[in-house]
Amino acid sequence: MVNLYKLDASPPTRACLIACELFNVPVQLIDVNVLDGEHLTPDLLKKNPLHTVPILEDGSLVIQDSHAILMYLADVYGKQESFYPKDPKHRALVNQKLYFNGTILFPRMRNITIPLVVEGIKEIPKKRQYLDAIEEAYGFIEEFLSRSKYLAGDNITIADIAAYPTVTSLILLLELNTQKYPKTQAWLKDLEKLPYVQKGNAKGLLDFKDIVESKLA
Ligand SMILES: N[C@@H](CCC(=O)N[C@@H](CS)C(=O)NCC(=O)O)C(=O)O
Repeated sequence: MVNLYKLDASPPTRACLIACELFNVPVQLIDVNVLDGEHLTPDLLKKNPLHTVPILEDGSLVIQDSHAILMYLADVYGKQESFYPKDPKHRALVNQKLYFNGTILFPRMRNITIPLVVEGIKEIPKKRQYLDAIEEAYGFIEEFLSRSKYLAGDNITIADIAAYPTVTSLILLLELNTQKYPKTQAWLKDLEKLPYVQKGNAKGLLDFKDIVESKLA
């Protein structure tokens, strides 16, 4: 049994919840109310000095960062290789999109949510560059999805599982123009239909929406 320290509203947490559903991981879920500072307790800071969720604990092994957690879960519990291919070339393409989520998509969301949730600013930051950065990211996704059905090829991989919760959250901050980004819209609809994606993402996405709306003036 592994422990997953989580906040449902958090997109990286939701990616791990989707993976736990998909890979049937025997998991104990432990809520960490980040908004109340529960992630800053000495015990959790010992597990993760970066004070973020999700955190996965498997015996004495503690993993921070959803992408590292997804890779681990796929390696240990994934029965179908296609979600995280072992072939180095194919795996490199999946890793590339995992880093895309971790270094481009998620930080561009965080630029908007931190001022709202942590700094108490009561409107979507006016800084045009934040919204432009999201719009640009939509363009990147559309381009990827015009080259293959999923982010890293013609099968769903953990890269889609990482990005889906981020994108479903981003579109609550900046609407996705479905005329301009039809492939992205089709990808969203396609993933939404999967029961394990629904189970891992739907409740937390609503929590995210409630938090954002409650912070807006
Ligand atoms: N790259 C990390 C990002 C995790 C992250 O920033 N989590 C947020 C919630 S969405 C958090 O715990 N923030 C609390 C903090 O930074 O103090 C991951 O993928 O796990």
